[in-house]
Amino acid sequence: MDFIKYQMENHIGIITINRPEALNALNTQVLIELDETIDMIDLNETWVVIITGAGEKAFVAGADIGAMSNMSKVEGRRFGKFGNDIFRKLEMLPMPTIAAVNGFALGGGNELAMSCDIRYCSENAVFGQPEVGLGITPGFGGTQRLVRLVGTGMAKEMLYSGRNIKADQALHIGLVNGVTTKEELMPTVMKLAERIASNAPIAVRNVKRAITNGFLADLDHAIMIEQKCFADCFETEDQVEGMAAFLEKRKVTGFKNR
Ligand code: CO8
Repeated sequence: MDFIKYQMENHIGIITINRPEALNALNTQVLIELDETIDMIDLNETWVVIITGAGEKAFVAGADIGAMSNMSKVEGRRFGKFGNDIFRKLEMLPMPTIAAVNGFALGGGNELAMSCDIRYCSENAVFGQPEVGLGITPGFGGTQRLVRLVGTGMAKEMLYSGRNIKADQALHIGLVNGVTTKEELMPTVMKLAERIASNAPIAVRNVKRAITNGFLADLDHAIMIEQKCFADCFETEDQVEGMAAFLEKRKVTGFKNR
């Protein structure tokens, strides 16, 4: 692959968007490779996925403006659907995903970060949906996910004004869970990923499923979804081991994802 790097270690997969000369802007080729990378993820062995950007300046500075500049309406629709399908696939991965935002996260970059479960950023990160200044709307889910993450008032201000915000404000409005120095970003995110990966993988996935499926359901239905996710854990070896370890006052010998 030319524009995506993927590495896997200790059940943690790291996707790096690797087009630093264009601040990791998403053209069709980058999106195709991202799609292929997501398809390649070993669903049994990968317990957390991290996504970040290569280079010093950017997570992803958006969809590629040059590539979009001559698009017709039909091509725009096709490009929007292509990106949306990939971001949705990322969002629906069964294991938790974390965006390590190491710089600009603009337009499609912010939309990519928002398609992950959790976001951490470095102090130099800048977030925004500048599309209206380019004569378009966000096209990879920005109008929908930003509202759900930070509420309608702040989302509308960002989306209508196209104004960027810095890391401290992103933290303030809940767009990211934490801000670190540039150097500390990956160690911090890795530590969180390791902590998540030390828990029973099926239980963690069932939590994700309960949240994802329950979030937009009415509360009665949502509680039923949680009940099923809870009950399903009782047919796993990891539940037997997790509870036995507690009762026997010893450490878990290592969850098996079974
Ligand atoms: N697309 C293409 N190239 C880009 C992009 C981009 N989004 N962002 C940066 N680059 C390129 C620059 O053109 C430049 O290339 P070159 O060296 O060949 O001239 C290189 O990256 C470095 O960029 P700068 O020199 O501009 O770096 P600065 O540090 O001066 O500025 C900024 C950094 C502020 C991030 C600036 O590059 C910028 O404003 N970039 C554009 C940000 C933006 O508007 N992003 C939103 C794009 S629209 C979008 O994402 C819509 C998503 C949904 C699409 C759905 C379609 C249907």
